[in-house]
Amino acid sequence: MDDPFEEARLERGYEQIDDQNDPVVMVLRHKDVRKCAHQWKTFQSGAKPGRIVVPSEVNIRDTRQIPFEVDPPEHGAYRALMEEWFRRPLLPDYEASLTDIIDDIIDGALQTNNLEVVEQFALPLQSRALTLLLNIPHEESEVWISWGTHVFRSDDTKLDASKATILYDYIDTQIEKAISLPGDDLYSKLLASDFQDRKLTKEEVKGVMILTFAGGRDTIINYVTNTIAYLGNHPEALQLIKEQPEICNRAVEELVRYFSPLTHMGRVVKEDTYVCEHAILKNTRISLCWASANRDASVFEHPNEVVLDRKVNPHVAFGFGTHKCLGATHARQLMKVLLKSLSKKVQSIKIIDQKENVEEWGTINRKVGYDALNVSFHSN
Ligand code: EMZ
Repeated sequence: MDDPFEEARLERGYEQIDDQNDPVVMVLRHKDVRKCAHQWKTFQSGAKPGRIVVPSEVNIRDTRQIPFEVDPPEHGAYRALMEEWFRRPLLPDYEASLTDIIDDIIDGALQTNNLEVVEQFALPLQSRALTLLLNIPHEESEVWISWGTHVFRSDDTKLDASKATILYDYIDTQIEKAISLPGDDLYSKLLASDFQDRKLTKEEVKGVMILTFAGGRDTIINYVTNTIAYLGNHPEALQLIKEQPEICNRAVEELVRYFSPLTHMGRVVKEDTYVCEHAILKNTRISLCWASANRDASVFEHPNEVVLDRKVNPHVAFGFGTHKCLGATHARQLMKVLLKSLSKKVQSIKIIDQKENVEEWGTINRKVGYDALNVSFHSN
């Protein structure tokens, strides 16, 4: 996977793009991305709901995603309510259940000689794993699988309001169910939470749940699909993990750096300022380009190579600073179990056919994953 940002990163450090007539200055260097992520007073997340996402979602939702679209200090107060729950993936039972889910999907994949990875492997894997994070019955994932890979986008449109409505209505229904019959699931846990001497409102719970469904969906799907493609093209990598399973944790970090499943995330500028000596006006947007920062040669030796056991790896694939990904513990466990199970069960992966998913950012095209990837798994 190329690094399409290299030239702009070296020359200027930023790239200007338009997004639905609301321009964005993409910040490209590792140092600047981290610096701007720290400066939350100048570069804010608590703007109009949907505006920090690029492409902007202001036209398809009003609900604020929490804690992602909130600034400190409220951000920290919301996050504190959720931290413990989102660390559950570290519990041994969680890992065991995740292993069962992933082993089962790999066993199924080994039964067919033409597997379409996005729809038949990555999407079910992401959705079934999400039942663990929400702590709800496994069968519920069938509903989410039926929504397809992105909850806000469809094949022909980048922003699909009618599709988004399916998710919002679904979450509203689940919240009502949890109110009438509380259980041990995330909805019930949030509804029972105390926030600044009151209970969270339904709208706040909805905001957390939308983020939980949307934020870790196409990102995980891209990670999983890219991993299968990578191992198919690099049998020696699969071999290395088989021989040295202890490198799995490093391999996860390296692959997520290299793939950077989320290209960037925006911020709204609170006061006139400069980035890379470029004037940025109040109330315009910048984006923190994780994908570019993760290929910055001033930080990563051989940035365009996958070094599976890379020792020093300060990547920003899960974001940086106060807003770093709350779902990262879950995602990392999923990625680790996937590598372990593949290395145990699969000998080789043959790529049959592929259709790349290429994002367009102004004049820059970035491959982020696949729209379709047909492969066959072989156990010997
Ligand atoms: C938002 C975003 C969060 C957004 C960490 O990323 O993910 C995107 O896929 C969604 O469209 O609404 O949740």
